[in-house]
Amino acid sequence: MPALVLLGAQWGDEGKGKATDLLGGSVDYVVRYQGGNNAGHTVVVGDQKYALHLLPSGILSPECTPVIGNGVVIDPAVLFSELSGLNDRGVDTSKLLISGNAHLITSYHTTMDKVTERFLGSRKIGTTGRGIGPTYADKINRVGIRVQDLYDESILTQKVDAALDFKNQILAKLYNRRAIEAGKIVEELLVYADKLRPYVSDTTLVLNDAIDAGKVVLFEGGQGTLLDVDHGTYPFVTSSNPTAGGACTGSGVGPTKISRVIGILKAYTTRVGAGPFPTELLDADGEALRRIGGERGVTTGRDRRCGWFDAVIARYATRVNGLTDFFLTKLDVLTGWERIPVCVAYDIDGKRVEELPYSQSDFHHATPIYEYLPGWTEDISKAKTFEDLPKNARDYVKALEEMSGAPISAIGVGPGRTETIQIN
Ligand code: 2SA
Ligand code: GDP
Ligand code: MG
Repeated sequence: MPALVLLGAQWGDEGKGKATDLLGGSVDYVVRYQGGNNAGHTVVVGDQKYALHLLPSGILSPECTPVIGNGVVIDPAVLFSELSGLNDRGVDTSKLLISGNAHLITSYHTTMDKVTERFLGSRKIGTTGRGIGPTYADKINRVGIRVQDLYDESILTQKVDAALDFKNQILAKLYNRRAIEAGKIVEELLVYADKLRPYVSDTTLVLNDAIDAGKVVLFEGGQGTLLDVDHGTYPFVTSSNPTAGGACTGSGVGPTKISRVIGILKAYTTRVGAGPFPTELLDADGEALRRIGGERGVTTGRDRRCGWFDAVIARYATRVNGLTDFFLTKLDVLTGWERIPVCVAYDIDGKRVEELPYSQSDFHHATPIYEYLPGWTEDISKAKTFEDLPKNARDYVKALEEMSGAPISAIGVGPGRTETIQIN
């Protein structure tokens, strides 16, 4: 198996960090290919809990080389604080590789992110405020600053000038804010040039050489399918491609090298930030899912919106990612409900719709059509095999598998590394 992708099948926070960490021991490289420190990936090892934002979860597996690919946006201050936090806890981070083509998040990107959200008011996206959107916008506008630019001060100055020219005019005219000084930004960035140097490399070459030499590469997605800028609930999305295709563009590894695409799928649904969410629960059940599931943003601390499982979304994730299998997570959180509603289709203006509508207005009008599956009360957190699960839990898993369009190859029954049932 040369390369595999692991990504979120819903709106993120499905448990990708734990799943990546689980596979970390059997792969040689773990690569982040999009997003930045908007991500919050939790890994629990024994009694230790790690919250990773920018670094690939494979950094916790000593035999694995963690890679930040060209598709990622890097806030260097966050990078070094995350690295030193791990070093203080005894984690060796010296193998980290960073693409020289990755774009840098600067202080003006985080400012623009926050200012834009403020001005959008009730139409805001609910971003993490980490500068992600403005940094990708500059990349697409061809005025971004890349890691490699730090190694030529004159080029860096020219690029920062170009990036700030238009922004300063907007800041002054629309927002009545003072201009951002290019010199200050250059100074801010140059602080990181020498610190970054040992990590910077041609990661595309490294990864392709590794695959050619028979090594196994795991691509770890941030956020999730429905937050993808092309395939998600636009405009309520992040500004990158968490879907499987993003692994190729965000790393420079071609699709023919990828033989497995795993969708991480929560046994219910959550979303953080604004945007449509057909199965959202604004009642005591939603509150219970949030409390039992610990559904709180790992980066911003915001409460996550919670709802029942949505099979329409899962089928869509199978389709747009070409999923080979699912890891179903947080099944244990559903213990104790007498019956569990599962959304099997939508009612849109009186019509039954089985597939995710491409039209934004239709999706906003979608109301879930539920089937009710019998629940279970037994504690399942110690289950080691599929047969250890109570019958109703097994039936719930089988029903989800049938509705979602790809086999379920692992089931999470708790946050810890060992609290996982591997199937076949
Ligand atoms: P941004 O900051 O531009 O990427 O925000 C755009 C939308 O993407 C959502 N988004 C996320 N959704 C779920 N989890 C994310 N990571 C953190 C976590 C989130 C947190 O693991 O909990 O701590 O709040 C993540 N990152 C971005 C975001 O909510 C917007 O809807
Ligand atoms: P990610 O962004 O997809 O990596 O997910 P997050 O870390 O943001 O959120 C997932 C949360 O669920 C974390 O607190 C994990 O420790 C936890 N988790 C992962 N898998 C399971 C599971 O099977 N059961 C339970 N109870 N918690 C889990
Ligand atoms: Mg998360």
